[in-house]
Amino acid sequence: MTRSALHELSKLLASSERTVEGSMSKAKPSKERRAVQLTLSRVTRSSSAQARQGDPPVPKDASAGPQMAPNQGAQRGRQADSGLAQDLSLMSMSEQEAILPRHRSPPGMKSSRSPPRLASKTVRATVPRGTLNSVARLLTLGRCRNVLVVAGAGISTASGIPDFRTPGTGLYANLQRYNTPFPEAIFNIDYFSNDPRPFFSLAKELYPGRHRPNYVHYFIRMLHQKGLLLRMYTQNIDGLEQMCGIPEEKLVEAHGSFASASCHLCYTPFPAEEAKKFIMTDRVPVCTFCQGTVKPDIVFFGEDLPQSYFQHTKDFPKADLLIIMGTSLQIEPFASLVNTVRSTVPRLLLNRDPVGPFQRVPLRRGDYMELGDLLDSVRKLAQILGWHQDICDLIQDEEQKVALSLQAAGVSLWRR
Ligand code: CNA
Repeated sequence: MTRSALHELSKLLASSERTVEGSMSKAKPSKERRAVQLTLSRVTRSSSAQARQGDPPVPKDASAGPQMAPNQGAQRGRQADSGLAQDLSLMSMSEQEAILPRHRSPPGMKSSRSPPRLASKTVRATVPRGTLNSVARLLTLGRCRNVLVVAGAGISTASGIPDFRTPGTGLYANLQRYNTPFPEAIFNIDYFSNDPRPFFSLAKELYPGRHRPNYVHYFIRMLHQKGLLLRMYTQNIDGLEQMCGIPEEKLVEAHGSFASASCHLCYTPFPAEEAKKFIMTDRVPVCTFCQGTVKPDIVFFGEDLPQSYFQHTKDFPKADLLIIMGTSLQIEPFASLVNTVRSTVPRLLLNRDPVGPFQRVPLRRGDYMELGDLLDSVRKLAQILGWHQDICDLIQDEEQKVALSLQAAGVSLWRR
């Protein structure tokens, strides 16, 4: 078959897939729409013990082979069609890879100087097929222009902030000094009401100003600068996303931040800077209205998530690529967000270990997973995309600005 015939066939299959999906979503409420409806009621933060919406249960024994229910035939057929469409489009991509700027070939990748005109089988063998290459290709070819990033504590470990659950270094493993009866108590609103000191001593470590954003944060900013970032949803409370220059309207801080503070009983606002001064000097800020303890507006277990979180009902159906980074996906309702993109949308997990729906075997079609150190994976992806040098320049510029402003304020760098 000629290349143009392949291209036509690929286009035909892709358009028939779109038609089938369009009519299906009208026929019955989709899984993601049900998830959205569920989350529209009052939404509080909770741990993973609560029921998960989203992905169906996965057969444990993958070696037993696929087990198809009688009514699954049509669905499988549709998947096979779109898989074929994907494969066909991959073949035609070998030429398009040559469009990538030559000087930007990542280390270890073949130069695209002379694009091979080969039969399809050979082409498949020469196109790099790794996870990051596949996702980079989607971005480079302009197939993904509405990228959602979902992130957790793992993106900030390279900035020196421990995550929760990593054995040995995670906060939960080192909570003895806070004297909490169980690890989650530190973010439990009733426990805080009774004794705010453990949370305040943790807050002293996390308050913005002590840590700097790292390469991973700047990669996300680069997604924004390239016009690709639809929104970033973060569980982090360290403020490093804003510090690296991701604009406020592109960011949802789902578990709150230190940027504002209020009474934990009557919610009367309290000046955030004043609350910080109290907490940094081991004093307890008290509400001027009801004498309740004031806390930074970090969302505790059992508290409502901020209004901005509800943008997910519009964002997730719109996304065409989801990147999940450095999270154990253990905290609801945030964790279930990853199941609310359309079923055909590629999802990339960058993490040390498989989490959430990426624990299923085999992975869902369109799911990609790169395990290992996040910084390494993100750097590799940036190199493949040809963004690495731009990110390094950006970091250098930003660090220089910070150094200059500190100098102007009379603070020497080594005291930071
Ligand atoms: P978590 O449960 O601790 O999970 C972190 C995940 O990241 C784990 O799967 C780790 O394996 C992975 N990870 C950690 N470091 C790396 C690395 N260098 N490379 C690759 N993977 C890595 O944390 P979650 O974010 O899932 O939990 C949500 C909580 C954590 C939120 O409510 C936050 O408020 C809270 N938290 C935030 C911060 C912060 O703001 N920096 C720090 C600690 C905890």
